[in-house]
Amino acid sequence: MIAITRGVSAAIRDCELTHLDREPIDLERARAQHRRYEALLVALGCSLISLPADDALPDCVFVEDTVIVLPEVAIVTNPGAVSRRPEVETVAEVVARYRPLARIQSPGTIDGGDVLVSGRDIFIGRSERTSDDAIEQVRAIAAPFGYRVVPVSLHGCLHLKSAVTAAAEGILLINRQWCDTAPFAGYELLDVDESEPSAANVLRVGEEVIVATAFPRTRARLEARRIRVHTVDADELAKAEGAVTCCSVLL
Ligand code: CIR
Repeated sequence: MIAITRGVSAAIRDCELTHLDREPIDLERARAQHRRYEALLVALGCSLISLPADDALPDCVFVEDTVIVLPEVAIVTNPGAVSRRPEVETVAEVVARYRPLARIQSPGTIDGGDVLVSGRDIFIGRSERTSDDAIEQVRAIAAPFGYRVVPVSLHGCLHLKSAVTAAAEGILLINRQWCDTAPFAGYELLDVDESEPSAANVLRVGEEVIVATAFPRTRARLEARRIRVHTVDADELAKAEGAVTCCSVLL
């Protein structure tokens, strides 16, 4: 597996924020945590392609939002936040070595954080960043390969993957307060601990799962379900509304 990451911009303090108040971000601490995240990906067997940060792009560390990778094709996004649109080309150039590219066209907008791929199901959050137009574009690109595209309504979170991610084959970790559950019929739903609403964002790497250390109770729930868990400190980039899936593209 290849993991693409990108460094933390010196301008991270000017990041986009939707549901959080702005608070100071310690750049060196954010970078140190990010390096440990990269090291964990390597320890879990990934070949790392670590791209340099662009200090003109505050949110460039959150590479997940720039591309949707399927085995057959990679879909370059058109991010919902205008400030983030210049991030995509750098990542697209790398992904183009491994996949044919398709592109979401304006006026459609979509962030990769709104897209959860599970087998032949592509769940897409209808968020402030992701429009129905873009969801239809993804459908047109992916349907010929046999994918089912399922829109999901969100309630009060940034992205679909703030509310739900895949923890294992057929098992989704979810905060039901933040998204509809009906689209996930047929999946086993594992609830986050109610004291940890942001804990649903975990990163599955093969048969292992990366969880932020801030969520010990949800971690215990995963372990009780016999899912192998690794933890990273991610609280500095959490102030920029980022979580563990946001900081990598796996292919
Ligand atoms: C943003 O608001 O776009 C960034 N500050 C955070 C993006 C987090 N990305 C993700 O959840 N996929």
